[in-house]
Amino acid sequence: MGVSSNSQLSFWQAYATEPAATGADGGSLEVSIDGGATWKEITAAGATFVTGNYNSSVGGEPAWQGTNASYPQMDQVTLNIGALAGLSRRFRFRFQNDSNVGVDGWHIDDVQVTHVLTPGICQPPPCALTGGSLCYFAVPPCRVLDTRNGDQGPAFGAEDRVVAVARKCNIPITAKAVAVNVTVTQPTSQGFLTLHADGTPPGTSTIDFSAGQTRANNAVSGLSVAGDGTLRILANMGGQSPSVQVILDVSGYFE
Ligand SMILES: [Ca+2]
Repeated sequence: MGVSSNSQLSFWQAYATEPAATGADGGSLEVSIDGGATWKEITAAGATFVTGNYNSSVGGEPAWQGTNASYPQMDQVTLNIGALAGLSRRFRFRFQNDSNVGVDGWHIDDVQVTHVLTPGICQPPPCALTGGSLCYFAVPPCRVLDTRNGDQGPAFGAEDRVVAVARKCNIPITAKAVAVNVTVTQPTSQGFLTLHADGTPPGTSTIDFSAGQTRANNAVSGLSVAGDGTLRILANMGGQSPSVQVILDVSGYFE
């Protein structure tokens, strides 16, 4: 999995092993950062305990041994694993034992890792944006605006409207741009829409339409440099009191 600098790993465990005074039995948590080729005990690799630290060692590794505090109930273990940040991290629970005196063993449940990285495709930023490379993350197609709905209207007149995109449809507030499909319907006159991030709109059209026409087009639009997850839709139309219904679906974002 992809681990971030904010990731924590936690799990619940109950164990009863041959005790420390005589035994060579116990369990440790290990990590591989090279796809499983080599493994390290997790604190040796840089992780730190928040709760549930090891209480002994087995076979040269720090380990849990004897019985946990709540045995036979489980206790939770939590570690900060930000030091292991990167892709393709693997974790394993390693139990070492000798050939005599066996007890109950080791029970593990509810293994969780927080703040994992989502696989994405990194590429140069869309031409509408400047700056370093961004990564593209696909999301299931999802509607963020439909002005035909009473609570998302009214229909556009000739205007440059701010539309909130982030925090809907799996688009995070940290997104820099979005991939969208924009649809126009019921225009009262000919015109065009321009999707853009901020300020003065570029002199280009995202979608053109004539009166009464329903059309759709794909586009990538930057989001506001204010970081509030909004874009703007400029409706440029002729006629008297023009209007057009606008539908916006997202299919991905750049971050
Ligand atoms: Ca033993």
